[in-house]
Amino acid sequence: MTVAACVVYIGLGSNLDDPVRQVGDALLELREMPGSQLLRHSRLYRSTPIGPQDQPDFVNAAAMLETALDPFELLDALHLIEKRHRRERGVRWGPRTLDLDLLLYADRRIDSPRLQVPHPQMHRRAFVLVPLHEIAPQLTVPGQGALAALLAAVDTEGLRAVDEVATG
Ligand code: ROI
Repeated sequence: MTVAACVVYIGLGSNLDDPVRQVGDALLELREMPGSQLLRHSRLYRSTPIGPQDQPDFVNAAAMLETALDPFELLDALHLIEKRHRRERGVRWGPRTLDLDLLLYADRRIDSPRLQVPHPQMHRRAFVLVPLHEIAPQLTVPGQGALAALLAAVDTEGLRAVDEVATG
């Protein structure tokens, strides 16, 4: 069956094994993903860890895709990319080579054991909201409200665009 293409948003994160390269390569892989088109992506941001602090800083970014995949096919495709980056699942909130989170799937709300959309923590996390706002400032998060208002309510202190870091 042909599914009408939907706009979706993906959050990317890495804090192991050259995180800038991990996230850069993942963006290239999203560009190649079957049934999908990468429409836009944010800059890369370096961010202090949320949760356990005894781990390296993260690099985070956000991507906007148009996809004909349904949410679960898309989730499988994201997991395949994570697997190629040798993502080891197991340590909850521990360091990772690559994390790809399906943040938003059109204006859908999905609550299944495998997948919750919008991503249940996204509205509190500056490392998600800042890159997302860069590519979609007008966005509304279903059930949470305007992205700009969510962003205004979080502390963005620990976040710097990677090019700003490089040039001081
Ligand atoms: N903290 C930051 N800054 N960036 C992340 O991508 C990230 N991912 C996580 C936890 C451990 C919650 N903390 C994070 O999964």
